[in-house]
Amino acid sequence: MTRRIVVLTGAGVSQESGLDTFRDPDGIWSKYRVEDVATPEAFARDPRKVHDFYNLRRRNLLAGHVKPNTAHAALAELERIWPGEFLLVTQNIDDLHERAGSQNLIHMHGEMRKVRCAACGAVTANDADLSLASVCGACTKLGALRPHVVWFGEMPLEMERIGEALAHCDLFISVGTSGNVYPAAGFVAEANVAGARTVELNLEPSLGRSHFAEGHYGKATSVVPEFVAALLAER
Ligand code: BJW
Repeated sequence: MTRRIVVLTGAGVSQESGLDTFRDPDGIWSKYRVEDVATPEAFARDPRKVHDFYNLRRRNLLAGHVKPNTAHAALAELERIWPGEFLLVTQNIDDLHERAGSQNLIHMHGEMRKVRCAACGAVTANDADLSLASVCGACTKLGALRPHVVWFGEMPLEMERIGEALAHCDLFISVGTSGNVYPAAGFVAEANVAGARTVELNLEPSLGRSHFAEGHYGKATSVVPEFVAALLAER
């Protein structure tokens, strides 16, 4: 019997909310080079360029037209109704899962609406553009603030808690992720070791398709609510 669920989401879950994915033909990596905006070396070399990249994305996230969709809503509803344990792990740095009502949620690649101070380590809420003139609200240091996101070569957040949940889950569901980026791409293997049922919900089969026992393909706003409804009906 299924008791403990872990869900992993990626950019595909937010695509129909108006946020670009990364590796689709018109995605973020078709307009920017990873090595210019998503590594610690890029930030050290040209912090202004990296700030501009995240300022633009933050402004877009806060624009009125970006709202959670029925996939975010279905996952929040599943968590609300599910009598067993439920953990949602997202690679996304948007806050659409929170806005839909998800509670037990880990942002393993950080959060766009937070900043981190490289000097004192404080993580604080921030909706304003960042620049070299930004000042840390905690230690007042000038120019030490960076986006609270995980770049390539940096350790994703809360890995211990995620590993613990995967080691004990009965059902692992991966939604809207291409399976390109580790360690998230390896979660299905950890769930398989735990003996979990593994399900992929995606627009098309991901790189890791062969590791999943089941796959359902189509837009997240269709396949996620359908899968959640079927899961609740099975109980
Ligand atoms: C839809 C849809 C719709 C579209 N409905 N679906 C060589 C081999 C193996 C690993 C490595 C290697 N060299 C380096 C590594 C490690 C590296 C890595 O994985 N690199 C690979 C690219 C090879 N990983 C790291 O560095 C990570 N850290 C790490 O490993 O630490 C360990 C360590 C050890 C010791 C010392 C130090 C560290 C960190 C990874 C950080 C990722 N950061 C980014 C950017 C920051 C956040 C941001 O700006 O937003 O995170 S990259 C980007 O990719 C972002 C995403 O979260 C992440 C995943 O992307 P996602 O979500 O899969 O998006 P897409 O676009 O790829 O896919 C979208 C999917 O949705 C597609 O399948 C579509 O079909 C689908 N879709 N519309 C449903 N409507």
